[in-house]
Formats: sequence, structure tokens, C-alpha cells
Amino acid sequence: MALQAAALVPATFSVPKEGKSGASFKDSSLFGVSLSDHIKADFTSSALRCKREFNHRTGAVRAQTTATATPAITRSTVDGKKTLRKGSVIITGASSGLGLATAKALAETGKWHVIMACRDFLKAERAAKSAGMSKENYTIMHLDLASLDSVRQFVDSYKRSGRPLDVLVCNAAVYQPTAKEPTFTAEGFELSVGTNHLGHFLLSRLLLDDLKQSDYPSKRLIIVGSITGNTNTLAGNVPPKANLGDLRGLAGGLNGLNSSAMIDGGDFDGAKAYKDSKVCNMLTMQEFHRRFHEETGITFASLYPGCIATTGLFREHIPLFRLLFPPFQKYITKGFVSEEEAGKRLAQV
Ligand code: LMG
Ligand code: NDP
Ligand code: PMR
Repeated sequence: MALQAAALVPATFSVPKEGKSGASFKDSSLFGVSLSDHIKADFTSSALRCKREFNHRTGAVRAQTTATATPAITRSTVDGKKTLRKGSVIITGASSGLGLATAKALAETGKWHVIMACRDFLKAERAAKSAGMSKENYTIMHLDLASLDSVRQFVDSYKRSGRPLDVLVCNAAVYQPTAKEPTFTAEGFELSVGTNHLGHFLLSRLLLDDLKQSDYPSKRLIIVGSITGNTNTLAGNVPPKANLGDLRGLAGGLNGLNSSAMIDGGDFDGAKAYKDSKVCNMLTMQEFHRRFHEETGITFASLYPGCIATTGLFREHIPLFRLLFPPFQKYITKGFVSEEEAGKRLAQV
């Protein structure tokens, strides 16, 4: 299975470091994959265009969406003056890392009200404050993606709030690279796939109608993907590789009891479970586009923001990894991006 994630590099961005790297990896072939090919594949987009290809054994599914810069919706005129409606954007996992940086970037434009959907209210509040976000630009709402009940409650509260929904950004994730045994969500699904994919899948599905009803000119549903789930890239060939197999573990409930905790039915591997979940995230956007784009007018997209090697995502990795990973990405792969830069990228998408 080869999946090419969305490459979303707006013209206004500097070309990501991966793309201009003349570094040691250029034109080298590691794990049988040419890096120059994957650079071309992932980073040649110079306009804000999202192009995804999924080469399946039985054929190819292509999804292409075009997007424009952040629009300013104008409302009825009073005294001939145009008033601006703020866009409403939900960002999951906005209490740290990429989600927080994106929330900050959007809040700072003054054009967006950011709903920070977080599992830890106090942490989110502190994070928003220390990021310097001003109160009128954000609302924190409780959401624990590792509980489908919590997802349903979040959706109910959101609907009851009466706010329109213009953009949903599915950003939260957990990564358990050193876990020896699987852990499970409230409903008993393996935690990484349960949180990163199933929680977001339900959230997206339940909020689709609200997005559809939005009168915003560019309503969007974005899921953060990752290069590490793409086996047609160098990074995606670092073991363990993502592989959904024939989905037998997923069909069996991912509960580790009468079925495997892994989607493909294999032995538990936390790093693989995360990468599998990212493949599911990216495929979900392709399939949502295929099923719902025409009917709803919603733009569905997925992006890889670059390697943000300093975020909390790696909190469970061994200390030596956490020490070496940022300089490795900065100086060797040149795939490193700061939280701030990655936040700007996602905010622009
Ligand atoms: C595995 O960890 C887990 O075991 C597994 O369970 C699973 O979770 C998996 O995919 C997830 O990860 C393996 C991981 C942890 O090892 C790595 O692969 C770490 C990669 C990042 C570290 C690279 C070290 C390179 C050193 C660079 C230091 C900075 C340089 C700045 C220089 C500036 C120059 C201008 O293991 C560790 O984290 C331990 C790391 C120990 C590294 C020992 C060094 C070995 C050198 C090997 C080099 C590999 C680099 C390949 C690139 C070669 C380039 C030509
Ligand atoms: P962080 O760990 O900093 O952020 C993850 C966020 O998800 C945190 O806010 C965390 O909450 C939240 N979260 C985790 N579990 C749940 C849950 N059950 N319910 C609600 N929220 C939850 O990592 P990043 O910022 O790096 O990750 C953000 C996204 O970027 C992820 O989708 C990741 O896969 C993706 N990504 C990251 C890359 C990187 O290099 N860092 C590269 C490619 C993609 P809390 O603060 O409470 O822990
Ligand atoms: Mg990877 C161009 C090369 C490149 C890029 C862009 C990444 C991104 N990585 C690259 C190469 C390599 N990595 C190589 C050659 C190695 C072997 C030394 C390597 C190793 C490695 C590990 C052990 N890389 C990792 C890990 C992790 O634990 C991270 C991971 O897989 O998390 C799921 C990771 C990552 N490398 C990246 C990115 C973006 C990650 C974090 C992935 C994510 O958050 O989705």
C-alpha cells in the first residue's frame, strides 16, 4: 500500500527545508526509496493546492481540492459599511504543540474564534494564556477523544451553544512508541487508533451536518496526517511500517481479547499503531471527499506539517531519543520545523 499524504505548501510559505535541502540525503536512496522522489512527491506544490493519491492494488483513487487564502466573510451592510463575521473553528488537542500554535495563529488574525477542544481544561487555559491569546478569541470545551461518549457530549454541547461551525481541525493524537502492551479507550479500542482515528472519525461524522450548514465561503474539515504513515517516502520506511493489512483486527474490535489490538491483526506495536492511525486519518479525508464533497461543499484535506520534533508527542519516547531527535531532524534530514512555523502552515490550510 502506498499512500501519498496531502502536500499543502502555500505559495506564501518559504519552501520547506525538506524541499530545498541539498543535504546529505539528497538523491540518496535509503530503504530502497529515493529521497529526491519523495521530496518531489511531497513538496512541489507551490500553490495552496492539496493533491492526494492513493494507489490501491485494484486501481487508483485521486482526490484533489483547491483552496484559497483565508477569506473574510462580509455580512449585510449597515450604513454601507461591511461587517465581518468571525469564522468558528474547532481545533482538537489545542493544549500543546501544533494545536496550540495553530490556535494562536488563527486567534491572532482576529478573523477566527477558536474552540479549543481539549481533554485537560486547566492545561488548555494555561496554554492559551501563556501563548498570549486574548479571551475574546477563544473558548475551551472539554473533549476526550479516547471516549466516544465524551465525543458525543462535546458535539451536543457544541450544537447547543448555537455557534456556527465553519472549520473543524482534527489535530489531537497520542503516540506510544515504547509501550509493550496495548492500552485501551473507554470503549475498549486500542488507544492510538481509538483516539487518533476512531474518536476523530465519530467527531467528524457527527459534525458534518453543522459544517454543511455553514454559510462561510470555505468550510473545511482538516485532519493532520504524517509522512511516517506513507510508505512511498523515506520516513515512512523506517520500521515499523504502517500497514492496515486486510483490516481483520479492526473488524474484530481492536480489543486485544478476542481480536488483535492492531488493525492488521498482528502483534501489538505502539509505533506501528500510531502510524496506522495516521494512514486511517489520511484515508478518511480521501473517502469523505469522495462521498461528501459535492453534496456538502466542504473541502476535506489532510496535511503533513513537517517534523515538529520538539512537541509533547514524543513524551513517552526514551530520553536519548528526545535528546537526539531534534538535532537529527534539524541537521541531517532537514525535516525539522518549529511549532510556530507548523502552526502557521496548519492555520493557513
Ligand atoms: C525505535 O527507537 C523503538 O525502538 C521502536 O520501538 C519504535 O518506537 C521506533 O519508529 C519508532 O523507534 C529507535 C530510535 C531510538 O532510534 C533511532 O532511530 C533514533 C533516530 C534519531 C537519532 C539519530 C542519531 C543521529 C545522531 C545525530 C545527533 C545530532 C547530530 C547533530 C549534528 C549536526 C551536524 C552538522 O533510539 C535512540 O534514540 C537512540 C539513538 C542512539 C543513536 C546512536 C547513534 C547511532 C548512529 C546511527 C545513525 C543513524 C542515522 C542514519 C542516518 C545516516 C545518515 C547518513
Ligand atoms: P502534542 O502531544 O504536543 O499534542 C497533541 C495534543 O493532543 C495535546 O494537546 C493532547 O492533549 C491532545 N490529546 C491527546 N490525547 C487526547 C485525547 N484523548 N483527547 C483530547 N485530546 C487529546 O503533539 P503534536 O502537536 O506534535 O501533535 C499534533 C498533531 O500533529 C498530531 O495529529 C500528530 O500526529 C501530528 N504530527 C506531528 C508531527 C511532529 O513531528 N510532532 C509530525 C506529523 C504529524 P494534552 O495536552 O492534554 O496531552
Ligand atoms: Mg524519522 C527525510 C527523512 C525523515 C523525515 C522527514 C522524518 C520525519 N524522518 C526521517 C528519517 C528518519 N527517521 C531516519 C533515516 C530514521 C532512522 C535513523 C528515522 C527514525 C525515526 C524514529 C525512530 N523517525 C521518527 C522516529 C520516531 O519515533 C518518530 C515517529 O515515527 O513517530 C511516529 C519519527 C519521525 N520521523 C519524522 C517525523 C515527522 C516523525 C514524527 C512522526 C509523527 O509525528 O507523525
